[in-house]
Parts: sequence; C-alpha cells; structure tokens
Amino acid sequence: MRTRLAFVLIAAVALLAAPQAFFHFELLRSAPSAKAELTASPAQLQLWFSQVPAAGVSTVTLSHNGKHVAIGKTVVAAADKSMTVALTTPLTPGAYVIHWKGAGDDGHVQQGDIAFTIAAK
Ligand SMILES: [Cu+2]
Repeated sequence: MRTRLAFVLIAAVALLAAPQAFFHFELLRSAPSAKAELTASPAQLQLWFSQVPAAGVSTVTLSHNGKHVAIGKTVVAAADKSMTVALTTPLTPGAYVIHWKGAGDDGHVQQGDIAFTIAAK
C-alpha cells in the first residue's frame, strides 16, 4: 500500500513538472553553429528558438578572447522565432563565443553560449 502511494505521488510530480520543462524557451539551432570552424567571417549571427524571443530581455552578444566585440543591434523576427545580429566589422581569425539570453511566453530567462572559430588564412 505504501509503495503504491509513493508511485502515485511520483507520477503526479512527474506530470506537473514535465510540461514546464518541455515548453521552456530553448535554442534550436544557430548560424554559425556550435563548434563551427569557419574559413571567413560570417556576415551575421542568427539563432533560432523554440518560441518567439520576448522583446526587452532577449539579446545576443559576442566575445573574442574574453573581450566584448562590438556588433549590431539584436533584431527579433517573430515569423521564424529567431534573433539576428549583423556584424558591423568582419571578424578576424580566432575563437569566438556567442552569448544568448532570452525568454519565451512563460517569462523564464534562459541563456547559453555557442563557441565557433574562424581559421587563419
Ligand atoms: Cu519556462
């Protein structure tokens, strides 16, 4: 009887917790993609998400050797749930990290990093 009650409780907790985790705002893919090894600077950074990135909290930044790189303004496109940033100056060869931050309809702010490199010629 006791094990059965425990099972019912575990099942109830799992059901309550699952939808929240499932519908979280999350990164689906990006260009450049994670661990990409490029031969030239991309013209822009574009990240696609599971939900439309909420205005105000959703941003994309770029760093190189731990330093902030000046890039364009983050543009949110509701149609394909993406954020795009134009690269105002072509990137020099080296290692880069895109840092994204955003939230979807539940307002929970998520964030992550995407590392990529540009090979020296
Ligand atoms: Cu959430």
